[in-house]
Amino acid sequence: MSFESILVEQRGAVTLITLNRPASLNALNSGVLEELITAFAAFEADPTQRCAVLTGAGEKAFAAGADIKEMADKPAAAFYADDFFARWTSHLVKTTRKPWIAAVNGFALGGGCELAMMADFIIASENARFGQPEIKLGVAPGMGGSQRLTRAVGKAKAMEMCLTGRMMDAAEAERSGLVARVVPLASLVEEAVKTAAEIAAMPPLAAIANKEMVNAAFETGLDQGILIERRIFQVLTATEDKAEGMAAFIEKRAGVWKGK
Ligand code: CO8
Repeated sequence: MSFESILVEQRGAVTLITLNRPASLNALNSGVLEELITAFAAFEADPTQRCAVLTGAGEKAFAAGADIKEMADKPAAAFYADDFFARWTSHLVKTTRKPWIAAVNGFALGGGCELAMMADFIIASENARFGQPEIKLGVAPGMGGSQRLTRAVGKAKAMEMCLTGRMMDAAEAERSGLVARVVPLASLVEEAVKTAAEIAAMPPLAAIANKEMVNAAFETGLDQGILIERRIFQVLTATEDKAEGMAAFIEKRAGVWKGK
């Protein structure tokens, strides 16, 4: 597969996808969207690939937002007709069941912040900066920012960031629960790929199940979420990997996973 706006490589069982429009700070246009949909679909379909990492080319930005130059003259009816922003969530969140990590290097603004928050978790470099500055353009978040940021950092900070466009630095993002971990920029991709490889080495069905359960916490009430958790747990007990995992523990050896 060849792409114009992204780079894709496989590192063992980890697919590394890089947004590759550094001259425009990896701004997200429709070409990037189509290529990401293709790359994520290939990752999801490839049984040798177990976890993905998404990062941005260059040292300055993960993605500085949706491409303002593409949106500037687009008629309102076209935004509605294309339902452009819906496809990010439907393809990268809803149909990607395998885990993936956003490795945020530098600016993650507007759609860039929203894209990072679509990941299962974020690892950020020390120079990372998160923000929803759309209000300054006369619009508002359009790819889930008002909802995912609020769930991640709470109303006070999300409201302040959306109303003022203020950026959050990496230390504040970690303190606020937006990112899992902050690492030096020079080792960001290496650390993210290492973490992804750790996930990739887990029993594959259990990885998907754990992701599904934690995501249920954002979609449901407590009782329903706990029921979903219990039912998924019960399904996992029927897998060959469960039998292998428990036998391996008792026999003091490493498990060998089949994804069955
Ligand atoms: N879109 C297009 N091009 C961009 C973008 C962007 N989002 N961000 C940066 N660029 C381009 C610049 O135009 C510039 O290009 P050129 O060299 O051709 O002039 C190049 O990238 C480098 O950028 P700067 O010179 O501005 O770099 P600085 O270091 O001076 O500033 C900033 C970096 C602070 C990140 C600055 O570029 C900036 O503020 N960018 C825009 C950030 C932004 O507003 N993002 C939100 C966009 S809107 C969005 O994502 C959600 C849309 C939802 C709308 C829903 C409608 C229905």
